[in-house]
Amino acid sequence: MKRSCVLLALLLSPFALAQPRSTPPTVAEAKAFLERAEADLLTLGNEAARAGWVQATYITDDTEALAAKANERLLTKTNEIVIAARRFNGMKLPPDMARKFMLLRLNGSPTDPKLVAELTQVSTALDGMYGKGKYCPPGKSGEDCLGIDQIDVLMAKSRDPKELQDLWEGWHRISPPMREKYARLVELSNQGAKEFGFKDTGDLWRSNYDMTPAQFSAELERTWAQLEPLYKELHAYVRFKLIEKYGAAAERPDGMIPAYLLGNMWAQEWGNIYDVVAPAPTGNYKMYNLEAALNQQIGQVTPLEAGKKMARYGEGFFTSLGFEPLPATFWERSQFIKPRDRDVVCHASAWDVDNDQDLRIKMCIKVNADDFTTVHHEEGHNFYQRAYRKQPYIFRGGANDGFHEAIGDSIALSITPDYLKKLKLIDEVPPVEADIPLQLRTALDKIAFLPFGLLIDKWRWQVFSGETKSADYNKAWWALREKYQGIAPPTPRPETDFDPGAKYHIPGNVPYARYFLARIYQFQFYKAMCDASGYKGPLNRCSFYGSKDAGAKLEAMLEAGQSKPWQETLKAMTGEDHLDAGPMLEYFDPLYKWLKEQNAANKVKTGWTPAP
Ligand code: X8Z
Ligand code: ZN
Repeated sequence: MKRSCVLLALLLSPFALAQPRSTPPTVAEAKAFLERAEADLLTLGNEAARAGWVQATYITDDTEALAAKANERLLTKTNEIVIAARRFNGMKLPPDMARKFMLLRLNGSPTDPKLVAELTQVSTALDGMYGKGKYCPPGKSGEDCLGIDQIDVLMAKSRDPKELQDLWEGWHRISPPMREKYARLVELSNQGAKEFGFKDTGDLWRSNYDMTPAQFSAELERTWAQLEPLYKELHAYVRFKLIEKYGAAAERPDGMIPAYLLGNMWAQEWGNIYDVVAPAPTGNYKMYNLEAALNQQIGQVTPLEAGKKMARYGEGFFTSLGFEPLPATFWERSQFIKPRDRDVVCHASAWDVDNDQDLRIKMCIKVNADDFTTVHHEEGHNFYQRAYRKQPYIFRGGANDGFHEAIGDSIALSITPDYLKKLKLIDEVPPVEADIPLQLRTALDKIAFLPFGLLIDKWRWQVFSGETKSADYNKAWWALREKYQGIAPPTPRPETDFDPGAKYHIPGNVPYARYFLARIYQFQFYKAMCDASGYKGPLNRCSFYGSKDAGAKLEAMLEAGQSKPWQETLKAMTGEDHLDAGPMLEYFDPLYKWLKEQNAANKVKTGWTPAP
């Protein structure tokens, strides 16, 4: 997995690198420079990926040290290259070479070797702390303590507010020890960003989108403003239903929803509480239960076999579009389930260990609806990685990181009743009356996620810019959670806690705006592929399973990697050159109307008033 937060350092002294050269460089020299740089980065990138794989799937002090060292070497070389590349600044170059230099410049870690070593050690340690995190309920220890993969299931299924609150609070105890290390990570990574001409790390991250950082922030605001009214209706409806179910435990005078009642530790996706908020059934149709259907079809097999079967569903979708099956090594080398005897990072990820065909996923798969979507998500990364492997190294990446996150999800939107019936997972395709329930189930995951997807990096940008100091981490975090999501913690959270650290991407230092983008892009891609497949009908019923035309369209986008500005890649795929909430709004339009009617009929007010 390539992270766009790749961190860098320096071997050569700045003095040596700054020495002026007497003759201006030629295009041929620039070309040779790039070839050499790409070869070096490929070698060191692969070494870091291999070390990172072992660290994430077998957390020990030694694997952490080895992974930190491999990252240090990679970052050091990257810094060296970025600095040496300044020689070619201002030259007139062919567009692909100019783009490579532009992409190289979007890197920067401290140039002091001691600091880059510290940076990689702090990052690796934080990653390990999250992976090792466990909640030991009162009276339990050792084997009986709960990892996040187990807590996920309990949070999804429990309907006991006390138990849910307890799990929520228990998991949030993993992160206070991360606080100091996190503050140091911020300092070190900012130092690197500044040395390379960025205001801070947030500014560097926002520079990755073929537009200015300010334009990028404005794009997020623009699309959020389009979608926020739908979120507010959904929030009000869900709150009303939760109060019906839980009474006082769900009701707050400020109109917010308690964070632990939404079926997910971070209240980021709410599909798991569909049963609680489902409309009364009309006619004699009962909504299918995907988890039960999967369990039935997969049958009584070992957890590993079950995990692999889950992954086969994802692969099967891609091959139906005309993609080659995943390589044999994918099946041999992936981590499909949580090993019994060691700590691993359970948070799902996709890897391309040799930047060629050594594709893997790392998951702790359970047979349920969330992981069914997640295997599609992860394999989407793998199919992307394989498709762009013929590009030069610097272009082996998503058109932007939001594209990378959207591929598997755009496929998973095709998991419609028709598709499930084709797979013999359900016997009967629900009638049209089921469209609202189906859309509601999808909206609980897709729409509920949007404010969460937006606020994580809003918090981090504030932290990186210094607007939020380490003494106010939790205060700023909850101010955003309340403002955007309208959710509240069970009790006030003091600064002795560090709640952002209980979400993987904060200790993992993975930028998050990509997931907000992906929620929107995936509907743009999905619509484009539905059109290509010749589908006519309401968008939410479209499945392009088996369409080679949709597959060809997708493949063309994937093969381009990062070789062009993403706007061009998007235009070729969808006809649009910008992030567009239109297809997402079209998909949910019937539900939006229905939610407004429901909220009006129930006299439910939308919105909430967070404490000032
Ligand atoms: O982190 C992920 C993937 C790995 S790239 C499982 N996602 C975000 C999250 O879990 O917070 C996918 C959806 C959002
Ligand atoms: Zn992903």
